[in-house]
Amino acid sequence: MTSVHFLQRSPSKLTLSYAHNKKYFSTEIVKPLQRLIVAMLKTKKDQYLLDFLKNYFTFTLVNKYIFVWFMSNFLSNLYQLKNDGKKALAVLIDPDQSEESVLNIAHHCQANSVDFVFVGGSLTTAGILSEAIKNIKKNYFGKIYIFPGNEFMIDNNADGILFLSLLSGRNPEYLIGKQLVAAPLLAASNLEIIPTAYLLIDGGKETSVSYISNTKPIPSDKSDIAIATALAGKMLGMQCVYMDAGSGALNPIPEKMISSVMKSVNLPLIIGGGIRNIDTATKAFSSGADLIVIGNGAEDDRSIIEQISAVRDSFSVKIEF
Ligand code: 1GP
Repeated sequence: MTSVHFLQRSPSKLTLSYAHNKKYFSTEIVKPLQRLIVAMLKTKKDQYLLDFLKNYFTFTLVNKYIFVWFMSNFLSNLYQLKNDGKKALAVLIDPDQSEESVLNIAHHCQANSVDFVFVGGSLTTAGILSEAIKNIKKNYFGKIYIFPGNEFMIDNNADGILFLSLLSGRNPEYLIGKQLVAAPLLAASNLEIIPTAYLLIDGGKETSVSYISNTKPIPSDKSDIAIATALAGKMLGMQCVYMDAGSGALNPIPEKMISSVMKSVNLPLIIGGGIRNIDTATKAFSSGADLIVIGNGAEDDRSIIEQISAVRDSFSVKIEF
């Protein structure tokens, strides 16, 4: 049982205090909502405002910690789905393909209620990225997140960015170098930043990420290494884990590795690379993926989006007695 209690106002910040299971907590309210609240304070009584706030927060109990998220936040959406026993699907759109193809894939994403569109690639430039996001928005009305291949892939027209650190590799440029170049630009942007532990897993062939980052993927039979790497990411404060066999992988990430990471690391788990049919999508979801990402499969055959959306929905069916 959660109830919002009161707002404390100080010159520089607003703090929301609330109760959950008879314990009291407080959290600072982020700037965009602050502006909204100030506008509301001018017109409404505080009680109305508190009721309004309840609709904007979601309170999630994970282990002993309470997470407070805004409803529209990427991670809150994933936690909410996880709590409800649901799964999510993202389609990765490569901005380098033709405008017609980008528009068409975006249309299919909208038609099948794809949860998120990821946009990015290893070699994309800022101009091409920007153009692709504009085109995606013409046909897709959900959230668009940048999946960056380099520090130049920042565009305010997206909703957010996966702030990746390639933890499976030992190349400092992809662990922290590119991130620090991007950080001041991101701080000045409106993008939602999602701190993500990014693990490349061997998918049976050398991928663009592996080649360009000059890093080796984690062997697909070494679940213990994947667990240790994801745990280290969690301890460093990263808020979700993306295990990727790489674009166009021959073999998707094995179920055993997905399930062992899911059991050992209590964070939202994103799985991608080589998922291109109902069978591989079902296996990834069943073994513990919260969100799966499809790229090449959707590029080659649009009907894959519909088929895998149906797989996602099949995990959401609740039997009522
Ligand atoms: C790659 O996980 C994505 O980063 C998608 O991979 O293109 O193989 O679906 P595919």
